[in-house]
Amino acid sequence: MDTAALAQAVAAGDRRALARAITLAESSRADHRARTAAILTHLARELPSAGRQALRLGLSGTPGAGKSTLIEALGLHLVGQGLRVAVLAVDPSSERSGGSVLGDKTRMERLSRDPRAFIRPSPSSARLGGVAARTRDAVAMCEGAGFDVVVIETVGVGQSETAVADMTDVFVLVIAPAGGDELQGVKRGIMERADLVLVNKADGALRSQAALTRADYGAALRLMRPRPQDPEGFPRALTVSALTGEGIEAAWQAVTRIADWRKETGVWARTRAEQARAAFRTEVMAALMDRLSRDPDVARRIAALEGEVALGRLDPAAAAARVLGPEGGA
Ligand SMILES: Nc1nc2c(ncn2[C@@H]2O[C@H](COP(=O)(O)OP(=O)(O)OP(=O)(O)O)[C@@H](O)[C@H]2O)c(=O)[nH]1
Ligand SMILES: [Mg+2]
Repeated sequence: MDTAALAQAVAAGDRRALARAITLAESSRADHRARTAAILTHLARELPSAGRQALRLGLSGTPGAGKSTLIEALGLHLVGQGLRVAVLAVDPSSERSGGSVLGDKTRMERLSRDPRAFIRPSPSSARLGGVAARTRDAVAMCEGAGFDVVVIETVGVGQSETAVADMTDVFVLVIAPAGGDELQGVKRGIMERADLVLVNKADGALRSQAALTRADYGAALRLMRPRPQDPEGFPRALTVSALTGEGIEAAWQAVTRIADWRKETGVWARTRAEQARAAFRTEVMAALMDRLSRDPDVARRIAALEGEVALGRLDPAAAAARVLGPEGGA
């Protein structure tokens, strides 16, 4: 299939075409990169008017908190309302190991069988710009394919949660009930990014513990500095059970409350514009780095300087200046 036909098929909502386009976006081959750029350009031109943008929903949280199970439950709820739902996963470990795909598709078996859903496990390797940048492409493709909601799951380790918060409209932190009053190792930085905290597994023997954990998080959220991007009463903590479905509808209502409020107040458009600008700068830097290191001499020099920097013998800024030469002439 040629690129124009593939782009048209993606724009028409064809899931197989979408899967192929995302595969192209994850490839490091120069011709694939060119085709990816052409598809994204086509989709951007056809992009539905602002009011019809997809809701980009980020979901992060401690390992095993039940993110995938929760996405399946929420996804089934949404497709039941006639919405089309895409799910993407970001696995930060894959950036290093080049392997490791979580069993996301098997975790979301029922959802993956629904014709209104599209599920894409983590990319197994990253080309230029890293996993986050390629996920951003995949999000744009899902949006261009007309999905109403694009969910991005990431495990709450490393930089991936910040990266996901930076590319979504609403960011949700999922945690499991904890013993005692410790905030179970959730970093403050990511708490500050959360629009909503969902304490999952509020069922069976864990139900009362979940209520206590929710109260702890609710108190912690109220202590935080108010943010201009939140409607009254947010961020807040809720209990849910991905297993029984209890609280899922309320959680979705909270998400749409935040999204609607942000649209009405202009926060949504402003955030999207900022995100696009930042992504553009990241791409320029990644492309610049790529272009530099394609020259074998420069690549060797970068590798040598990297060694010096790692040993603490050279300051990173000074080393960078040596790669790029004095300002005004390389
Ligand atoms: N009791 C109970 N168990 C749940 C619930 N949601 C998920 N689980 C269980 O928790 C375990 C982890 O669920 P996942 O959905 O894979 O969790 P995850 O956060 O996606 O895990 P990672 O992606 O590996 O970090 C599984 O054994 C689920 O069956 C829930 O609402 N209640
Ligand atoms: Mg998972």
